[in-house]
Amino acid sequence: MNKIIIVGIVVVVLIGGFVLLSNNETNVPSGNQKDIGSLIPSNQITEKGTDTVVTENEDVIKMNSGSFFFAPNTLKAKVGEETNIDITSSGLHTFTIDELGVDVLTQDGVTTRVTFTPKTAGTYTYYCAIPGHTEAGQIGSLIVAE
Ligand SMILES: [Cu+2]
Repeated sequence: MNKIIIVGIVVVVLIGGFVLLSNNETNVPSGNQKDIGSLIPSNQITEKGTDTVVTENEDVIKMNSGSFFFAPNTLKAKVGEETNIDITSSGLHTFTIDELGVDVLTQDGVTTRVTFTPKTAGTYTYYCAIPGHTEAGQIGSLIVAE
C-alpha cells in the first residue's frame, strides 16, 4: 500500500515537472517570434544589412537599400568634399538627409546616384521617408569630419 502511494507521488511530480518544463520551452520562443513577426515579415529578416562602415577614401560609395535597411548603415565623409553614393534599391525607398537637403526617391531594381557636399562637421541621420520604413530599421548615420 505504501509503495503504491510513493509511486503515485513520484509519477505526479514527474508529470508536473514535465508540464512546467514544456511550458517554459514553448512560451519563450513563440513570444520572440511574435515580436519580430509583427515588425518585419520573417522572409525579409535575412536580407537586413549588417553593420558596416565605408570610409571617405572611396570615390563612389556603393549602397544597397531594401526592406528595411541601408547597407552600409554607417558612412563617413569630409567637410567640403563631394560624396557620391550609388544606391541600388530593392523596392521603392528614399535616401533622405534633412540637414543636407538630400531627399531622393530610389526606384525598385534601379541604381540611383546621390551626390552632396557636407559643409559642417557632425553626425547626420539618413533614412527612408516612406511611412513605417525608418521605424522598421531603414536608417543610418553619416559621420562628417573636418
Ligand atoms: Cu524604405
